[in-house]
Amino acid sequence: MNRQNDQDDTQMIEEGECLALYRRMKLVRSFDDKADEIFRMGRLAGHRQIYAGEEAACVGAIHALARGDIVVSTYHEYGHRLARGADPRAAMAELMGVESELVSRTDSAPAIEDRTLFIGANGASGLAIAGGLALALNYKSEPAMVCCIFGDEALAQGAFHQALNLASISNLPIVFICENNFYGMGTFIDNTVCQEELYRVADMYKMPGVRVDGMDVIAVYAATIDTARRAREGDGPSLIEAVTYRYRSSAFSDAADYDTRREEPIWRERDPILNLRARLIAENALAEPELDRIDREVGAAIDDAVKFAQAILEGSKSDTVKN
Ligand SMILES: Cc1ncc(C[n+]2csc(CCOP(=O)(O)OP(=O)(O)O)c2C)c(N)n1
Repeated sequence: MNRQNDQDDTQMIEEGECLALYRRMKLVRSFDDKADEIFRMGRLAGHRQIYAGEEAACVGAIHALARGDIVVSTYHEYGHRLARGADPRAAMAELMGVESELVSRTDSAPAIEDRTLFIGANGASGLAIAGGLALALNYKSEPAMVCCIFGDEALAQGAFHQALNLASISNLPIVFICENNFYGMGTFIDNTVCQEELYRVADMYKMPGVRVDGMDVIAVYAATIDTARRAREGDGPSLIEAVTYRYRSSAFSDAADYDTRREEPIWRERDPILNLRARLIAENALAEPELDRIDREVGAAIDDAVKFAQAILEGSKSDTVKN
């Protein structure tokens, strides 16, 4: 049942949902751009991962989930976290290393910091954690499923193969979402993974594999709806390969000297946010001023998140001086 997903999905989604997808992708991008800016200013310590370009993959997949479903992220967790509905204030405070009292909530209410709905920043172990969680859901006969998101280089990691094997043999309620952007850390995928059509790996583990346009949020959503339903109904795991592109290297620590980026302009033309925007305008679903308003609101929310984290940071410094 492995296939490339080329069905026309535009009919299946309502206007309000398109708006929500647009807003969420814009939030993920703006957060990432702002994090870049403050990292370059030296206000973020340590490692920083980059996500811009891949928003359709996580936003489309996560939009297809139900409230109780669990998202497990490996890398680039801030994109995934915001796609799951985290409050940008809480996310920015955490990224800036600031402790905040803020409990992050999804739009539709559940708190995600309770660690039941979003589990992030796990690297390869995320795949094993996702397998274990799906096993627990099965054991307790809970009606939820797990959505595990990872990059293409995960296919060179043992944890990926162990997780798919466990999921298949135990018929687990899990959807594996591979964001295939053709690059890992320091290298092209061709140098590390022997199968370039990653969805075909599903065959080996006797589960459905689907390749979908990861720059098209609605296509990713449609593919995930199908596979998530399958998982929840007890029909087992699936692998979705979302073909996408990251505009910069995997992280600031990646020198990317292997990377000529000759193909970047072609992918920029397929930008998931600009394309959804153009599509909504062309289909008269939303007018440009309304989309501009969303852009401004998202920009303001991100600025507010930085101010929020900065205020706590300055407060804690003055406390240190006082003490
Ligand atoms: C899930 C997982 N993937 C990959 C690695 C090894 N690794 C650490 S950072 C890095 C770069 C990430 O590459 P990729 O998984 O393709 O994600 P991308 O940054 O391209 O989205 C790699 C390969 C790992 N430890 N765990």
